[in-house]
Amino acid sequence: MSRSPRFLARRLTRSFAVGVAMETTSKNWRKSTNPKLALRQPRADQPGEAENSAEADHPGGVAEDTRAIEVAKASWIEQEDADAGQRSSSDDIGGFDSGLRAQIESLAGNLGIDAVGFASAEPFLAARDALKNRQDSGLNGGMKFTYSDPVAATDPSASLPGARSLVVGAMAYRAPLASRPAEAGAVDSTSRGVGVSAAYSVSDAYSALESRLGEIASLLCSKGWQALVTVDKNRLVDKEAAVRAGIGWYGKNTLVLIPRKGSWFVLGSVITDAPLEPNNAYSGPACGRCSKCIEACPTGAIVAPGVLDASKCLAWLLEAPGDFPEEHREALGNRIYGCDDCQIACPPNGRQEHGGSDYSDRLGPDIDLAELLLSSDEELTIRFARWYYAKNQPRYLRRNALVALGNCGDPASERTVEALVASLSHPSPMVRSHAEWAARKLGISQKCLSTTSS
Ligand code: B12
Ligand code: SF4
Ligand code: SF4
Repeated sequence: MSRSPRFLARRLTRSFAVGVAMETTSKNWRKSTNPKLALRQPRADQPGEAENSAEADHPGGVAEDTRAIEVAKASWIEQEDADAGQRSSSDDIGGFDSGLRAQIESLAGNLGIDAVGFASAEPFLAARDALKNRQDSGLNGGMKFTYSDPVAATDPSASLPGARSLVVGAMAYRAPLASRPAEAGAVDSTSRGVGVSAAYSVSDAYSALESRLGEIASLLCSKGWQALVTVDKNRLVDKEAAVRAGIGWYGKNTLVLIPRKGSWFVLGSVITDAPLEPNNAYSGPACGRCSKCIEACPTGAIVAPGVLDASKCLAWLLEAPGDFPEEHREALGNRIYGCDDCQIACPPNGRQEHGGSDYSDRLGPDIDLAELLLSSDEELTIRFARWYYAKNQPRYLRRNALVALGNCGDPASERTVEALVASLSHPSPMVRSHAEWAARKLGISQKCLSTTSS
């Protein structure tokens, strides 16, 4: 969960190049004859989302779907062009193409993908039931994402007809420094007026994984197979694919942990019709009797091992539309995007063997809250283009920042007061009411604020 459609639209330029390259190398360029792929439309996510952006995956969207279509289209064309003899042969034991699998493993290693696994593309029926049950019991807290179409999200062939295999990849991101309380969302004197974003949002591991999986998709296409890259989209339950591919296990915090490496990873897949031998699911040591993540969650959102109540999860509440729930405002601390507590508490994460790549486009994790609140909407839209927040409206960033400021601002700071004064006259009633809450929390009187504004 994390990226906005605007950011994805920028990335489309690069993504498109994959499709174009394939088109030009294809001897007989023809239009796709696969109506299902050609007619795929973006889905709307949270209500009202499409009004701003026409997007809406988690975080996918138009750009993402277009990319997927381009990759799939190119591969479809390749498939049309390839007669049976041109395809890589699947004459190994069990009909699997072990040569191609080995090539993919080697390419993944060369590309720096941190873990790779193979799974069958059979529907994920247990996850489908879980999605429906969560929805029925309200544990999805109004989220759409994979919940908007549980059948499609759990059936790879709904995205790529004829899908047989998944190549699942994991890409590490840099873990937060546990020595820095601000990064754990804890508020103390060192984090006064400073907001914090979760580790995964600081750099863009999603794009890194997506482009590397794109290389694997290109390899598959060059052998005459169809291939479609999906990273953090509504079209596939990524954790379930990773677990089936033997990459790791479901932790009690609901995240996938990789043996000896922990959970500071993002996940994605290439869906393909190539016959690749699947891995066995991981069967080594898992969480055992540990339950540190459940104890560490500031809102009690992990209601049973492996079960999250999203209506209590700070990571979702920061993305969700509407007011930030009063009962969870204090627990929010100085977070303004994402939450890492259930990962920071996790012992395997402390023992990780990797440092995580530090991709070039760092954003945060420390964010000056007054500066954010005094920025224009245009500035916020550009600066936080990669983040996913309700309806892509900067007023939701302001809402989050105001709750954080109420929790960690310095009432004696002129900048804090200035930011509150500006927010109290904001056109959005939601921003104004959160500014009032923050001022009350900091013990700054309305009188003081009105004196400052005059
Ligand atoms: C919706 C969503 C969210 C929601 C809800 C998360 C949730 N746990 O339900 C919100 C917005 C809260 C969220 C938050 C975060 N997310 Co998110 N999110 C997703 C998304 C889009 C869909 C998840 C989904 O559909 N899951 C399917 C449901 C059914 O899975 P489930 O609820 O976990 O149910 C399974 C378990 O219960 C398990 N199970 C069943 N019985 C039992 C019993 C036991 C004992 C156990 C242990 C498990 C278990 O089986 C069920 C499925 O069959 C995925 C991307 C994608 N397309 O998959 C990213 C994804 C899961 N998110 C990711 C990340 C990084 C995060 C955050 C860490 C970000 C942050 N720092 O703020 C937090 C972590 C919060 C948390 N503890 O989960 C990564 C996880 C990577 C990993 N290593 O696992 C994903 C995969 C994105 C990606 N492509 O990398 N996310
Ligand atoms: S992300 Fe934060 S609020 Fe959500 S389950 Fe983990 S610790 Fe709890
Ligand atoms: S904190 Fe313990 S129980 Fe929770 S995911 Fe990590 S190892 Fe599993």
